[in-house]
Amino acid sequence: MEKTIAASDLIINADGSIYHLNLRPEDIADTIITVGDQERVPEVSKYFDKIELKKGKREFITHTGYIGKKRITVISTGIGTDNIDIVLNELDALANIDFEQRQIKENHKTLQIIRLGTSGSINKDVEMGSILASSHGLGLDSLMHYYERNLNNEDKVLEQQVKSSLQDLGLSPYLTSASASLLNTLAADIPKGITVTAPGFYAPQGRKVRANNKINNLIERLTSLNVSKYQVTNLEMETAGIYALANALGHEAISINAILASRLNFEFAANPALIVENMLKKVLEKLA
Ligand code: R1P
Repeated sequence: MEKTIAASDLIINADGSIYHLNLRPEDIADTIITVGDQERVPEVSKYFDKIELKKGKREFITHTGYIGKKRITVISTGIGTDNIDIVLNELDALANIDFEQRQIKENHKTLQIIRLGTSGSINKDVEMGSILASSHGLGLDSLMHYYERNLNNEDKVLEQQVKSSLQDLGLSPYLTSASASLLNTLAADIPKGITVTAPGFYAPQGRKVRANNKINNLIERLTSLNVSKYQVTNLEMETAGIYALANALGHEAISINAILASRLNFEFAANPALIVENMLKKVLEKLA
């Protein structure tokens, strides 16, 4: 007999929906697009041929519908890997836990999780206005202090290289690769690189406004990281958490980001909405 999951561990609302996402198991598709910004949810679902459901709670807005015959869910995660912890665990519960019995279902369902986000370039070869797919997520936050992953051998080596290089900063970085099959199907023609996920927007991404930063050469440290044949390309706040938890929970994940800033040239795009729109169109065409 499978173990019963406690009411305090997996909170189910009176209407049978999961605590934060406010969704019932039948509300989600197997293909799930995540965006940070709630306002990007209708920007994605406007390309659906039919929308069958709109729900939400807090920053977690969900639309489920169809492009042709393909059922797709788009959900906003809000900002940061603390939110990713909630979204990935609750999506997994919707797919893999029997809410009546409070038990893990016998047959595991693998979700395809596709982040369509925004990010800043920290690599001279990645131009502002371009689109980038994350070959790996490199997390500088603490989410992976709390979960076991099942890393492949290459990821183990790369993670160790990064850990050693950043040891003096007192950071404990974690690294997980994207789903190889999603990279092939959705990002074959998109440049790829290692995306660094930071636990904040300002000093944790090397920005300097008024507070005194403790790490003054953070971007330089990240761009000069030696990670075998891969290059560190961009900075944002969710990808590493998504890749690591998808690994921990047995799902496939890819993160594709519109590059809105060049941190090396100290520039921010004049037309961010257009760059995001181009990314959405490009990826949704492939999904259809
Ligand atoms: C910061 O402005 C937010 O934008 C980026 C960062 O990862 C962070 O969530 O992504 P989204 O545009 O997908 O939210």
